[in-house]
Formats: sequence, C-alpha cells, structure tokens
Amino acid sequence: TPGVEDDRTGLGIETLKRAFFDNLYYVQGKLPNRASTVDYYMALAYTVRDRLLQRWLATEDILTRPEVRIVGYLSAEFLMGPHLGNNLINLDIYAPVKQAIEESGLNLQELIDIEEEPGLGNGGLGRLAACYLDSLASLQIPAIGYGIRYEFGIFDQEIVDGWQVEITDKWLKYGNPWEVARPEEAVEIKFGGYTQPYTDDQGRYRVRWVPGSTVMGIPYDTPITGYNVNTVNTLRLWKAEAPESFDFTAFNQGDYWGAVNDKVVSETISKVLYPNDEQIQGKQLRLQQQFFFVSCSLQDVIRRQLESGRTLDTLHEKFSLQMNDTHPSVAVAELMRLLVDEHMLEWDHAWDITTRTLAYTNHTLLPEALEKWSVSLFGSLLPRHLEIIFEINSRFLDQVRLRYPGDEARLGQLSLIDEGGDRSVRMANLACVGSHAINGVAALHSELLKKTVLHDFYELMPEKFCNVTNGVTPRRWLALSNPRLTALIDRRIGNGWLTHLDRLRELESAADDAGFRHEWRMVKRDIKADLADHIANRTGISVNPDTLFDIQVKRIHEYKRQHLNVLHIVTLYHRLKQNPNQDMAGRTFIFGGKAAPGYDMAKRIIKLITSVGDVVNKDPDVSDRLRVVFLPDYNVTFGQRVYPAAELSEQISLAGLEASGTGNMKFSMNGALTIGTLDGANVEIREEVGAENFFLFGMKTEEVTALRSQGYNPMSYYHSNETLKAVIDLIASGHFSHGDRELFRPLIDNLLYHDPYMLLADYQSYVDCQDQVDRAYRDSENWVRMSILNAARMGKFSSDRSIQDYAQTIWQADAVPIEIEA
Ligand code: 26Q
Repeated sequence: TPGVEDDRTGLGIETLKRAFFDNLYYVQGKLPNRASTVDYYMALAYTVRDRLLQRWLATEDILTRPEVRIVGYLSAEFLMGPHLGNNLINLDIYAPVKQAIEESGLNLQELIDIEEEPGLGNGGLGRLAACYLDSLASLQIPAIGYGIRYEFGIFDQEIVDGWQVEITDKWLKYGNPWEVARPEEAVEIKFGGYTQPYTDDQGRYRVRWVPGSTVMGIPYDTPITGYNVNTVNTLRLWKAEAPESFDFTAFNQGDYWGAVNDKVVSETISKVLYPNDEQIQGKQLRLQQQFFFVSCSLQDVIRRQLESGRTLDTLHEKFSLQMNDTHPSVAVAELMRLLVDEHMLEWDHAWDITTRTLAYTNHTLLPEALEKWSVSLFGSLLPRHLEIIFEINSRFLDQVRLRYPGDEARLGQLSLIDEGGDRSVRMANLACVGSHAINGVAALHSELLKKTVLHDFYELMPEKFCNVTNGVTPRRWLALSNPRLTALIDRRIGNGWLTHLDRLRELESAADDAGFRHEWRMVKRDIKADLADHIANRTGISVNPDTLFDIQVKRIHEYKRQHLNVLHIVTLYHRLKQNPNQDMAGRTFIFGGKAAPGYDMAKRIIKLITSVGDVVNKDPDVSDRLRVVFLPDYNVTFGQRVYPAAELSEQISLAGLEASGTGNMKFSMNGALTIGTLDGANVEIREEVGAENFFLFGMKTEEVTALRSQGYNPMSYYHSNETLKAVIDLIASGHFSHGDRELFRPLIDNLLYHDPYMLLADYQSYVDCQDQVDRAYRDSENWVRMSILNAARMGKFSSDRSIQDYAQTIWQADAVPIEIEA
C-alpha cells in the first residue's frame, strides 16, 4: 500500500515508536508497565537491527560472486565497544530514533549507556581490529572479521583499598541482540592424536592425521555497519561446543559423567579471553584457542571459495587474509594442511597459494613478547602441524643456506625452531615465512622492526616489508563520543569531513578566530564538567572542571611508565609543600587502565597511584591545585567519556617500545595536546600537528640504545638530582603508605637498581617539559589555539586512511558498492 511504512524498516517517528513497542512485546515479551531499562534497550536494539538486515543480507549475497574479493581479518581479539550508539550514527538514524524514544517518555542516552560492552580484547590490538572493521565497511570493502566468541571477555576491574580486583565479565547475561547464530555453518576442529603415512591410489606419499578429539565451531555473526553506505559486513566469532557424536559413544558405554565432562572440556576453549597483553605465557589452552579460531575461519574461507564456483588454485585471488599479530599465525600450517592433506594439492602449489593469501602485522618490539610454543606442547596438540612446520622450515633453511653459505648463526636466527634449551616454535618467524607482506603499525616501529627483531628477515626478503600507520575511526571517537565538538565543527566547515578527515584542516583558520576559540573552549569546559560529575559519582572524589585535565588511560605496564607520571605528581606535591604559594595552574591527574592479573609490578603501580591520590587529595595545602584520580574499569565505554574531556594526553613510553599507540590519536582528535616521547605514532602525530603544538621530552631511540650499551646506572641519576632523590625518598619513607616502607619497596628497588624502562634517565626532561605545559596552559588563548590545530591536523590518523593503505599495498581490495532496491 503506498504511503504505509514497513514496521521493520520504516524511519518515520510513528513507525519507529510502533516498531519499538512491538519488539518490546513480541521479542522481549514485556508490556511497558513491567519493562526495565534493559528491556527497553533490547527492544531498541532489535528495532535498529531490523533496519540494517536488508543491507546485511545484500552484502552477504555479493560475497558469493566469484569476482568479489574479500578481506578476512584474523584476530584473537575484537574490542568492539557498545553497538547501539555506533549503529545509530552509521545508519544516520540518531535524530529520528531519539525523537521516537523521547516521545515514548524514555531517555535515549540512558538506553545507550546500559549496553554491556563486548570486551573481547585486551587493549590496543583488539580495539584496532574494531576500528578497522568500521573503516572496511565505511569504505565498502567486503570483509569478514574472524575471531573467538569468548563467553567472558576482559575482566571488570574494581578498586578495593587501592588495589585492583578482577571480576568476571558476564557480558552475555541478558542475551546479545546483535548476534545471529549460524549452526548450519558449523565446522569440526580436531586436536591431538598422531599422524600416519600412507600411499594414495596414485601411489603418492601422503600423511593422514588421526586426531585424539574433536570440537565443533559454531559461528555467531554480528553486523558491522559502514557510515552512510549500504555495506554491512560481518564479524564472525566462533563458539566451541562438543560434537553430538561424543554424547552417543559415551552414553552407549553408560558413561554419562564422561560425556558431560567431554562437553565441558570442549566448551572451555571459547570460555575466556586471556587478560595478558605483551607478556605471554605458553598455556596449552591459549594455543587451543588460537588453532580453534584459525581452523574454523580457514574452513569457512575454503567453503566460500568453493561455493562461489572457484577452485582452490585461485584462493589468493578471492581472499586476502590478514593476521593480527602472531596470534593467528598457525594459519600458515593449517592452510597448508587443508590444501595438501585434505584437498590433495601439491606442496609447492599449496605453498604458493598460502603465502599469496596471508599477510602479517606485527604489533610489538618487546623481545619477551614474541610468541613461542614449546615443540613438545605443540606436537602433542597439533602433531600434523608440527610436521608441516618442520617441512616448511627445512625447505626455507635450504634457501637460506644457498643465499648465505656457511652462516650458521644467521640460520639459527631465521629458523622457525628455537633450538636453545627447551626447543620451541617461533611464531613470528612462521608468520614472516608464510606471508607475502609484513608490516609494522607506525613508521618508527616499521623501521625498528627492520633494524632489530626482524632484521634477518628484512635482509633476506626486503620486498615483503612495509609500514601501515595505525588509525582510529572518527565515527566512534568523534561523532559518537563528542557530539558537541562534532556539531561545532559541522557549523564551521559543513559536513563530509567524517569520511574525509583531511578536511579537518579547514579548521586551521578558525584557530585565529577569537569567537570560534571561545566556542571551542566552552564545549571543552562543558564536557569536563560532565566528566567531573561522573568522577564524583564513581569515586567520591570532587574535581574542579577549571583545572587542567591531564589524562593517562591505557593498560598498566612498566614500559608505558605510568609511574613516571606519578614521579611528576609527587614532584609537584613536594614543591607545593615546600612553597605553598607556588604559582601553578591547577591540575587534575586522571588515570585508568587494567593490569594483567598476574603482573605484580603493574598492580603495585595502581596501588601507588591510589595511595598518592589519597594523600594529595586530602591535603589542604595542595588539594586546591592537585587532584589525583584513578578511575576503575577503564574500557571502551569509559574511553568515549574521557577522550573528549582531556586537555593533556600522556604518551610517555620509553622510546622504542610502544609500537604505535592509538589512544594518542583519539586524544588529539578531541583537541588534547600531547606530552610525549618520540615513540610509536607520537612521531607522526608531532609531524602532523607541528613541533610547536606538541610537548616533546625524553631520550630518542638511539640515545636509549647508546645509554644501554654504555651501561645504564639509574642510581647515578638518583644521587645527582636532588629533587628526584627527595621524591623517591618520600615514596620509600612510607609517606603515601601510612608509614609502611615495604609496600612500594619492590617498585623503588626496581627503579634504583634496574630501571629497565629508564624512568630516572628521562625524569628531569619530563618534569621540565611539564613545567612548559603549565606555562602554556596559563596562556589560555594560545592553548585553545593549539587545541584547535591539534584536532584540525589529525586527518592522517583516521582508520579510513590506514585501511586504504592496506587495501592498496597489501590486499589489492576494492570498494564494492551494494545496491538496494528502494
Ligand atoms: C599472546 C599470547 C598469549 C596470551 C596473550 C597474548 C597477547 C594478547 C594481546 C599478546 C599481546 C596482546 C596485545 C598487544 C597489543 O595490544 N599491542 C598494541 O597494539 C596496538 C595496535 O597496533 C599498538 O598501538 C600498541 O602500541 C601495542 O602495544
């Protein structure tokens, strides 16, 4: 009937209201008088989901066309953050939905805020995967994100008596309206057992894998909307379940307990995300998780290839598979096994397809963070894959010998097997050999990779190496999280910049416009007041929105040097105690971040922050100018509140250790200035915003290397710097720990006797730089000017640019616009 809107797709206000209450009734099974906020949230989520399904199915449909090239992003983590608000932005239905919800007597923000965020990642690497999915869809590039549907994501953090306490993350407790299970596309995954050589009917030598156990991988699909386009890609996450055949055999033998136990063991695989980042332990379950999602995903890719009417010879023409760090790197061996053992391709042919299909992104320079698995563990879990890796290694090392005759040392470095002590498989080496492209995540990082951790690979195959500097999606990190700044920018330069972030440069002239500066300042001030309210509600600490908001939010790690920030705070405290009339701008120091549960030093850094805060915030001599807040449970949702409110972004890792950083970009986009070292993407941020708009301090990577090789002695800094000594002594004396001199001893001793991240060497430079920040902040007109210029010059750090780089240099993937009949 003309003029009548479909209740599942219509966008008229009355239609939206009717659809919303229909979903509340028919899906949630609730009448308005009995409905909770969660019920309303669910009803709204289904209402929004209905409105993207046509585009989702149309996008799925074009994947089956043989000529359409698909990017598969393989990642053990996808730190998506809440979907509802993001989908409202991307579908461009925020305004009508807000009106419909408000006319229904409800508050849209309240419904958006109640969503449990899917925290299926630790930090940077997982969040990067999420930004990349957003940009892939927005650029209309057909793509599938492949990962694990962890039942428990990253733990929730509570702070009890100043210490971190971990709480399990039951994100699925009310159900997940954004996912669709596809049990009909389940696959079988095998583990353990042994291998058996045999001769096939053509008389060829072959190997059969007789597995010890099987689990099923059930795909759960989540739609990934693009911004203002028809493309809706898929995030396909795998859940592990026991195969039914298990029940039958066990039940028939009367072993009920055994059958149930097998089920429990199988389902353990996708139970929980490992909460460690950077520092890794070789746990069997982690390797099972990695193989599980890789094998599920590769089988899925092969099925799609065959269903599109292609043969496996051209797998690399239809698919480009990106490995997010080495976590999915067993894909090299698994793709070889699928092609050679199951699909009967010749080794050389299979190897050619494998290396042309796979590419590898490295995210770390910490040597201890390079993934290794003991050969015995690997062989007991994946006996056939271990054989395949040995075969790949033997052929690879033969080539290396031809190139470098007699160079045994180099051979030892390049080998996929570390022969020292307990033999182990080096996953980065496997990823390098099995990929056609290897990239770092910022210019400096990619250069350092070639010079250090992957140096021998670079000399052997320089053509594989490239850089793709990270980026973040301005849809979530500006439009969604900072609507007021977004509206102000729109008023000045019109719209269109969210998909062409370089156009923010048109704001440069506004930096010289006093009226615009005033508006910019008012927006920032309002958002700071909101954050201040939130801090008061969450922690009971009152903070003054007219002080400088100085923020460090990221995983707690020694190399990120949150404790250097603390040394600065104690320095200011010490100064103010000595000279209470000291002239300085008031500052609010805000920290957030989780420590890996087994990382004692990181947990003690949290305790140090909260303890210094307890003393400083209560001391009337200083608390008008200094406040220290540790905000518990830093996550994507909280990030969306914090970046818009920041004025100073702390990016203070020891140079050469932060691969890129992505929080640095989110801060700067929202008009914060950076105090930082020349590390990771800070280098490029500074290049873009101009040295005069960036607070640089600390040693450069070359200076770090030089100091280390000449023999670093932290104690000499302690003895030669009076303030530093006073600050360290104050912490050691028990001043912040009710007289307890033991509490922070592990931290202090580590700094004085080892200081692996060279805080003491960078201390003075950091404090001097912070003093410059203080002076700059007090020239408030110029500060606002710099703030505007920071935001205006962030175009490079849109993840759209990163994805275009990947698409052109690594994937050869094109946009495929999706047509929808009206
Ligand atoms: C590996 C094996 C076993 C258990 C855990 C892990 C594991 C898990 C997560 C190892 C590392 C991670 C996460 C690393 C990470 O987030 N790296 C960050 O990646 C960002 C995106 O490229 C960069 O911006 C950061 O600089 C980098 O630290």
